[in-house]
Order: sequence, then C-alpha cells, then structure tokens
Amino acid sequence: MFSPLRRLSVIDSHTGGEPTRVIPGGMRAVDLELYRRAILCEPRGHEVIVGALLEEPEDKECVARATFFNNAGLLGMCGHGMIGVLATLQHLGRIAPGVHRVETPVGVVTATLHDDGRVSVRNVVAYRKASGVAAGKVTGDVAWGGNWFYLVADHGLLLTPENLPQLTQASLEIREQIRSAGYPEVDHIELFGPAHGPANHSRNFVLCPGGEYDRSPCGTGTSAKLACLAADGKLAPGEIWRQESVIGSVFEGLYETVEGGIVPTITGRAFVVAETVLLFGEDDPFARGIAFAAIGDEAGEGFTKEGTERHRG
Ligand code: PYC
Repeated sequence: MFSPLRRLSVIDSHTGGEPTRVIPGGMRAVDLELYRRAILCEPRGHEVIVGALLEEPEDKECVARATFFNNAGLLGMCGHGMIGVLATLQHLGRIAPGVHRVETPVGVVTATLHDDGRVSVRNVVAYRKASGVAAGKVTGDVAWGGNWFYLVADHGLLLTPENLPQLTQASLEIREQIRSAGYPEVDHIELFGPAHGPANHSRNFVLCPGGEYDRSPCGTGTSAKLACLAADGKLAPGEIWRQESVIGSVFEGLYETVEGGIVPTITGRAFVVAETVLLFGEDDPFARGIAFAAIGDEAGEGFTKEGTERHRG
C-alpha cells in the first residue's frame, strides 16, 4: 500500500485526437517504471494516453528533457507527444512562440511554436533500414522515425474508424510476423491507404506497442514514411506531405537530406484539455493502476516532495 497520500500534477492535451499527459515536474525518470501504469492507465486514465515526463535537461540549451512512455513501456521519441509538450509549456507560461530545443532519449529535437499555436517538430534523423520485406501475406519497409516501424500498403483493408477492430487484429498479426522475419525491433505497424481529404496525400492506421491505435497520423510514423518516400525518390526535399490519420486528423511533413538519412519536420497542433492532480491513496488497492493491484508498497518512492506537495490543500 502507498503511505502517505501522494499527489501528482499532470496536464492533458490532445494532438490530432491522440492524448498526451505531461508531468511538468515532481518525478524522476529513473522511478518512472514504478508509476507508469498508475499515471496513464485505468482507473486514472486509459490505455491510449502517452505520457511525457519533463525534467531538467543536461544540455542547458534545451528547455526540458522529455521522456515519453505509454502503457507498454518507454518510447524513443513521440511526435504528437512533442507537439503536446510544447503546447503544455506555453500553457504553463514557460515558453513563448519561437524555436525551442528539447532533449529526448534518442537525441535533441528542435520544435518551433508558431504564433497560431501550431508546432513544427524537427525530428531526429530518420532512415529506411530495409525495403520489400515479406511478413506473412504482406510486404513492406522497415524504417526508423524515432521509433521502429513496419510500413505496409498491400494489406487489403479499408482504413476507416468502422474497421478499427480488423485493422488492430491484422496489425497485431503482422507485428508477430515481421518480428519473426528478423526485425524484432519493430514495435509500431503502419498501414497505408488512399487519403479521404482531397488536400491530403495518404491515410494511415498506426498500431502502437501496447496494442492501441494512434488517433493522430503519428509523428514518428510520418517521419518513417518520409524516409521511405525519400529513399524511393517519390518526394523531393522541402516538398510538403500531408499525412491523414484513420480518424481524419492531419500532420504536414517535409524533410531535408543528411548523411545516413533525412531530417523530417512534422507540423501539427495540440489542444490543452485538462489540468489534473492525480491522487494515490494509501488504502487504494489500485494506487499503482489495475495491473499493479497485487504489488506491495514501495512507499511512494519516485515522487519528489515538490511535485507531490504542490497542490496539497
Ligand atoms: O506521434 O510519434 C508519435 C507517436 C508515437 C506513438 C504514438 N504517437
């Protein structure tokens, strides 16, 4: 059991429909694993939420260090999450429109907060690792965009919200097959189809590591797509690619070429939707989230005094 009552401030936003829960301070990444599911999942949240823990950066040119995490574990980078982090920092009055650097576990990302609230994330280097890789009945590319993706077009499924159960099931099976085919690092599956919006170039469905689908077009997934388009000579540097999600939200992407791959820039907008204080009661059997009900008390280690006391009434 927890002892005593703990409190943690979080700020929720969504980017193209995909939620981000930012912890602006008060916790250490080293302790994240103890609390990851308690912060994100039921009964305080739900499996779709991506968390972003903000800490003091090592690189003092950066505004923060962001560690992204979800119901399955840690993420390398997160495009929609980074857009949510910038919107949240602006909401907190910590940044104004302009160019900001943010440290992530996979490198420093530069993000521009525009006057109209849009954010352009200049991501880490993206590249295609392999093309034309067969996995069961489908063939696709393996690419890095800040996370590992298997990108497939010949799946034969309609990318519509009505089809989400089938898309999820097919993607879970494809993930098993691509891992067995020699790519165990792949944890995101990205299915492509024709765009529904006339201004857009493509629609995607993205299966995230914990089995949920991305409501946004996925910033790292769009980065992986740009790397494949660049490798195939289908998109020129600086040309705009409008990637639509399965629910119809859109990211704009473009890239510049560098040694070993491309540097993608992804633009989207996040909206702050809630300021919340999470409570972890001493006698709450689900203080660690439902999956942790049977785990004993670690006495609230991981929460710093500042973060847990800030909103104490
Ligand atoms: O936007 O990069 C992204 C992302 C990764 C997982 C969910 N969203």
